[in-house]
Amino acid sequence: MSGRPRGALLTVEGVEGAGKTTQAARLVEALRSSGREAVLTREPGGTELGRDIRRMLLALDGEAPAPEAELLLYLADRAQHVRRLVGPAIERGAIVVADRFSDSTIAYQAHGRGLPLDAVRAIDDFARGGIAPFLTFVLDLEPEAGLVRARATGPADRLESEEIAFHRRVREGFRAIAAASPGRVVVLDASRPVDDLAREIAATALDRLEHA
Ligand code: Z5A
Repeated sequence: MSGRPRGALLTVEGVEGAGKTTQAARLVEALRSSGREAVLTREPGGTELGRDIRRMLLALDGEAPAPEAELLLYLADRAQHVRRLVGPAIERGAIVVADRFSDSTIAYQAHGRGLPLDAVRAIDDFARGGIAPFLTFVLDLEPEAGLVRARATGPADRLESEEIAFHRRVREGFRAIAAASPGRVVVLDASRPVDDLAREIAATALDRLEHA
């Protein structure tokens, strides 16, 4: 490789408790072991402003946001994240691994909440400002199993408290995204053991980056 390495955004997506945080951290370890600069981040909450937005979005007390307001808050978080952290890191040649990104907005706000898909896509495009994932891992799991895992780690937040039908629509949303973008999205059975998944994710990411 000559000159500056090429940066990229990799994303880890899926329903609550699917193992995104666990696998995003493992992927960053693997990338660093291969000698690349890797940055671990998440949405919502990858920046200081984003952490304030995250608290507003997930708190159970206070006024629940209308679906349209909720969408705009997630996208305010993304607009800041992309311009202050993700974009500059890619620009300097780092691999950014994000625990959730735009596919979550399509799955939760369009498929889950029922907001119009075209409008959600258009506002997300504006928020992303041209930054898009190079490769995405969707950890696919029965929502019931994911919620059991998530609740073992702490009290439910606003979205985890939604009815199970909402989480099923979100899962189907991720599957529809994967079916529409088979070159970018790799779907993995998230009920597999952590180490097994981590090995496959690292091998796939390193291979795709090598051949980009
Ligand atoms: N949201 C949205 O609506 N629109 C948007 O645009 C965006 C987000 C960006 C917060 O996200 C909320 O934001 C989310 C969607 C919404 N909904 N909620 N709630 P979040 O990512 O912070 O929240 P989360 O999905 O609930 O994260 P989580 O509970 O931390 O789940 P996870 O990251 O997928 O799993 P984990 O923390 O890696 O693992 C959970 C537990 O399972 C833990 O004890 C692990 O040790 C265990 N685990 C992990 N992998 C395995 C395997 N393979 N086997 C067995 N056990 C495992």
